[in-house]
Amino acid sequence: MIATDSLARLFAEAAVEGAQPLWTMMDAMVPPRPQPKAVPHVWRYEALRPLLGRAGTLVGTQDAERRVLMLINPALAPPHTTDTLFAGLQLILPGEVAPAHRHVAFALRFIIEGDAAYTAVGGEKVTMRRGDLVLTPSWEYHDHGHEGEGPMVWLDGLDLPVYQFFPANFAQPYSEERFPSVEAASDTHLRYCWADMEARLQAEDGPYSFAEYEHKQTGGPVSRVIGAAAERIVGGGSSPTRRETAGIVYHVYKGRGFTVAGDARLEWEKGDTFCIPSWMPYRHEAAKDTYLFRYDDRPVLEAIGAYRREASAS
Ligand code: GTQ
Ligand code: FE2
Repeated sequence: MIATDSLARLFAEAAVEGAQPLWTMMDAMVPPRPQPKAVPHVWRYEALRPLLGRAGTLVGTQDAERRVLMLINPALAPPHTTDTLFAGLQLILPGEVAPAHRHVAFALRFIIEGDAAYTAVGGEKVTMRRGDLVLTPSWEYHDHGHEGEGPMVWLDGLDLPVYQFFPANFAQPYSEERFPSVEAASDTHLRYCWADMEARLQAEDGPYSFAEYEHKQTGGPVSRVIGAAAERIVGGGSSPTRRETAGIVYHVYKGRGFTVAGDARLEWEKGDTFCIPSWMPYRHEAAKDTYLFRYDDRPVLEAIGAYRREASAS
């Protein structure tokens, strides 16, 4: 052994060979608990809606392909709303078409405003109304159009950040602006109406209820990566405090209140979108009757054996 050898010298020589000691960063590499990079955050509809409207005058769907304001976590870069989930607000105006394309990434839409635009998915033309959940499965051609009146705004939920880890996403434009489609059946597996969800939430007694969307064909979650659910909280009521290894995006369909997430207090009202990072204890408190829509990465976590949830004391 060299008399003057030292760890510093070893590290320097190892670095030249593209190697580094694990033992100086064991806790960071194999942490005792999940270490999400995302922080809890609220995106306010009142502030964002006028900006989206201006985007509507400044850029067309032909140029933009999709006119979307991405909701980016303050601690992360696009496309991260959480560590694994993307959220965006999409605007389409009467007469516009957002041209057909397809991609491996899965998308869901939760309709915030308007009631006469459609998404054509793999040949099925799905008309959208406020509160509907509409699915765009992986690799299905989809275009959006608007044949009615007034602007249409929805929340896009995609698994794009997952493909930052697994670079396996492909996208393709379709040869024409619109993929040929016919009106979808009223019970299409691509659309989940708010009225059905609200009835399920109301069927449960008490100040708080939770219901998951079940895929109409598989009976499972809405995709293999993303799951979706809704929650009802009566005014003055609260949810239990819990934490889960899933990251979550919430959208306030109706109501007003706040969510305690770790040390943060997130005030929200109708139209707002907020996120909860993995393993952070959280609890909602409603100031008036509230309905929350949410999506999360639970299905993919379950697929790799990494989903955990617990009621939390704090
Ligand atoms: O509407 O097809 O927010 O492909 C991001 C990617 C929306 C869409 C997004 C997309 C779309
Ligand atoms: Fe798309």
